[in-house]
Formats: sequence, C-alpha cells, structure tokens
Amino acid sequence: RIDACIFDLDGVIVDTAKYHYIAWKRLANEMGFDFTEEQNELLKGLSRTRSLEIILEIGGVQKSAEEQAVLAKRKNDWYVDMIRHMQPDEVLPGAREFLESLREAGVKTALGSASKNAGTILEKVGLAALFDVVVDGNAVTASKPDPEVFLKGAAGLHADPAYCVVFEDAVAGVQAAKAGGMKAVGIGSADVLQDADMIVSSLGDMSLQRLKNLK
Ligand code: G16
Ligand code: MG
Repeated sequence: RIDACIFDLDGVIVDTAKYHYIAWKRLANEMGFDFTEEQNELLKGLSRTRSLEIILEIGGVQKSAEEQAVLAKRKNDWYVDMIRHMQPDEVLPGAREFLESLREAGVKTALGSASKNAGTILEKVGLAALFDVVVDGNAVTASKPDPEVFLKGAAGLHADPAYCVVFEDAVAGVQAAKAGGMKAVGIGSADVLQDADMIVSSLGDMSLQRLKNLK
C-alpha cells in the first residue's frame, strides 16, 4: 500500500543543476579558479552553504563567514535571474503526467527539496498545484542524508512514512529516504543508487502499476 509520494526537485522534476553550475562556475572564475561539470556533481542535493564550502575547498581559498554569506548571495542572485525565465516545457519527461495520475488516483504528493528557491521553480514551470505540501530549504535544518525533509513532507500529508515513496536522483537523497523508513525510487543509474528499492531512468518510466509493485 502506498499513501503518499514525495519528490526531490532538482534532477527528478526539473534539471536546475545546469543553472546552479553556470552560477557556481562564474563565482569560481571570479575568484580565479575553474569549476568543472564533474565537480558540480558533488553538489547535487547539498545546501547552498555546504556547496560553497566545497567550492572554496576546490579552489584552496579561505573566506570568513561574512565573506561566505556575500558570495552565496551573489551566486544566488545570478541563479534566481536564470530560473525566473524557466518555462513549463522544462519539466523533465513524464513528471507532469505521473503527478497528474497520482492526483487522479488519490495518492498524496509532497516536494522534499534542499532548495530555498523550490517554490519559485514550481510556479514557473506550472506544477505548484500538483503538490499538496512543499518542504524546501527554508523549512529544514538538517541536510540529506538526514531524513528531516522527507519526514516533514510525510507529516504534512499525515502519512505514515512506511507507506511513503520518495523519488530521488542523489545518493544522499536515497539514503535520507531509507533513514526515514520510506521506500525509495532512484532516478538514474543503478551503479550509484544501489540503496533504492527500484531504479528508473526518468519519471516517464513510472506508472501507478509500478508503484503498486513496490508494495
Ligand atoms: C537542490 C540542488 C543543489 C542545491 C540545493 C540548494 O537540491 O540539487 O545543488 O545546492 O538545491 O539550492 P538553493 O541554492 O536554491 O537553495 P534538491 O534537493 O532539489 O535536489
Ligand atoms: Mg536532486
């Protein structure tokens, strides 16, 4: 039995990693070092402050807490400037259709994202109405793999975690789901998401029947 589905945002519903990358790379370049797409992979699912710490480590640069706050804001201003142009056609394949099928079947839905910009993104791509609850980076104190974001989603939906399924593309996100006693569907490759109960390449491969098969 499945009562609720909880979705990660970046990498599951939309590809915002490409915008994060452009903004982080610009920041790194301004500080005088490069930042590669491969390094950007390390930041998926992590908070903005944690991401900046990692980038500073990559560049071998030390900054005070005050300077870090300024840098994080600078990056976010560039990022917000990009996501405010996002369009409904940027929703990843199958995501909208799967969310609609859950709504029709009476399965509750929540968003569980590390991003403080999650609400804006859902509005821009026209998906806000398909989520019953949104838990984002403004609502949590502990980052994935801590299960807080997903447990808050389940609580907001009045759902027992044991009957919740989390959809995640990041290893830390799958670990967070399992730590919260939930089932996890990994979006991506089986090599990296071994802890997931099922792996699909996109939400286009999901259906109510496959959801039921999770038991
Ligand atoms: C997303 C991204 C991360 C990003 C984080 C915070 O997480 O994957 O790369 O650092 O949000 O974003 P913001 O700077 O907008 O608060 P998720 O959990 O949606 O995959
Ligand atoms: Mg993600």
